[in-house]
Amino acid sequence: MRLRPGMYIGSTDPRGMHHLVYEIIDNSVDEALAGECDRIDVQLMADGSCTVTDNGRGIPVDIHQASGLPALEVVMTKLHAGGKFGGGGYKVSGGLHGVGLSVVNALSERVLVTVWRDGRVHTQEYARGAAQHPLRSEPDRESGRRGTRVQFWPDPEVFKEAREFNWDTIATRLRELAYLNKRVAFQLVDERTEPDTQATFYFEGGIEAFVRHLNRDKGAIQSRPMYVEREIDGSTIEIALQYNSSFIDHVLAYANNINTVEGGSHLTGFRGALTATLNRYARRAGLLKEQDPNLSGEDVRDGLTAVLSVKLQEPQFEGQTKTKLGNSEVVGQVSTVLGDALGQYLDENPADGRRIIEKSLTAARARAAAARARDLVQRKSLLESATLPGKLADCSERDPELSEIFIVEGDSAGGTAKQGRDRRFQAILPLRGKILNVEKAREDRILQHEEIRNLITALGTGVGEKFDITRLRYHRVVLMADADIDGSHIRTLLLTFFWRHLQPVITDGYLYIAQPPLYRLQKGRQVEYAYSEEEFRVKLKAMGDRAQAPQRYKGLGEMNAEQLWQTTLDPEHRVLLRVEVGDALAADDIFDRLMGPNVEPRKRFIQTHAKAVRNLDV
Ligand code: 0RA
Repeated sequence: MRLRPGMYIGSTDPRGMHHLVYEIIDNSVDEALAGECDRIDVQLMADGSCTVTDNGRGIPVDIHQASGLPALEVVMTKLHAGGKFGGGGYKVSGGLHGVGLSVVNALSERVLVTVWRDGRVHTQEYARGAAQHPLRSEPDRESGRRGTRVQFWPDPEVFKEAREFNWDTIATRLRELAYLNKRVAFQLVDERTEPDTQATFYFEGGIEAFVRHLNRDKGAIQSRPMYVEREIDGSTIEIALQYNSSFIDHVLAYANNINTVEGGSHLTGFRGALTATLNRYARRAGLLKEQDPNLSGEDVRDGLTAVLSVKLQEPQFEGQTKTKLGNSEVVGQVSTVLGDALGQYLDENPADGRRIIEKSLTAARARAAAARARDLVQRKSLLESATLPGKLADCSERDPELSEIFIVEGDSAGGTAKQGRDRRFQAILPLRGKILNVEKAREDRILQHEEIRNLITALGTGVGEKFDITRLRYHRVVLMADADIDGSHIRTLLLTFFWRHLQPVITDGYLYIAQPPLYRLQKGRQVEYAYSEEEFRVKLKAMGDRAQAPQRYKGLGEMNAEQLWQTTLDPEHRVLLRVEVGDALAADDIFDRLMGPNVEPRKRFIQTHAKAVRNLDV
């Protein structure tokens, strides 16, 4: 495990280090799923360690036959002795990697485990996976206490980058777990601050509260979310859904507390039953006439916010990132549960039912209009170079992997970039003015927007149902805008568009942001550029008194072609930032709040972050 840590926790960067916390928490959550634990505490300690404490049954300490060691020591030191250990242990088990405590132990400089069980306290210390002494047991003065506590110090030999635990990252996961595991209290305490920072996440309503939260600023059109929880053939299926007045489909699917971003059988069952049930209802209620076609899956998902959470005995995770649920039996289970519950909900809430169907009908009409608009874009892109937008200065390279496209704000900067680029592998697409804010517009209007059509055609991927990432013509898509407020706005509009309509360009790592320099410094014939205020101060100081007055660049337009090449285009010298999505949920939320049609949430955001707003850039 120490040789190949990436195999067990994904990576050894800060993200991987946070995985250690999740692995431990997952064990405690398993205990909660077994109905044996209702509180889980996480402490970020002042000395850099992290402690997770639960009030479950405690890890067993009896002697394990095969090894002659206490079960606790086996769990801590043997791979795959985690969740399933101890026979009739858990009903369901989560954990992306399912290897749990032994991995955390192997990758920690030090671990302290404490188990309260049967009126005794058991403790053991480990260093880089090895027990430092036999298990110690003594009578417990706090009689009746039960549970497990694991404190660990991530090993600096493994985690070479910054080793600070991030409050927001852990709080976000705990909040999510609290929604997914109703009536379990998750507490987070940060002892590195003075005084301690503290938060508790606890939801009586579980995922129903989650859906209310997701919809809080979106104008829900149902009086309350539809909610169901049901056990069927040993699986627990939990669904909450509520429509809002936006056009965005926001369905979160979980299997054993893992966000299955690649979807899978539970989502298939959900979609099928949603479409079938709403069509059946619409016909029965006379909202769809005999000659009308059925509502499509997309029509009934416009403005839908839903959380789907299934808990299975033996989940099978598939797909590139192991976040696709494979169990085929789940299709029917979810479909039955949703069909029954939604059918009943519509019968009992006919006013809500009518609003949902009317919204879907509007979506169907808009979709027909969008399809016509999309056809135009698509038909063009099929004909390749002949119909590439006139404003695109394409590169001669044909291999996408070697090709780059710079999307440049303004015709004049676009002109400079065309002169300054290396035309063999760099294409330039100038955009005039600001593109449409797609968060506020319907798809048909978006696709009629000329700048957006040019962009899609140049990229080659198509859009909507016909989107195909494998047709992307450039594997570096670089946004290039001025380093001022307007440039920021344009970049944000573009990011919003990519996030909502060409998401894989971001998630597959193709989207970049160019970093033009902020200053040009000169002393005699020596010219230097600075890309940050810090770098500027250092370089200016190094040049000393004989430096000429530095030039502060306000826009790309102030550079000539040669300078633009040297500072921003030349792979040897430029700085590109890759756009990454750490937390898709947070990204959705922030785009919605900052770019969406409702003013109130935006106002609140700005007021809350007013001090930081000068540095704000999405
Ligand atoms: C194996 C069997 C049992 C409980 C546990 C493991 C257990 C593991 C962890 C890890 C963190 N907290 C935990 N709590 C419990 C069941 C033991 C029994 O039947 O009493």
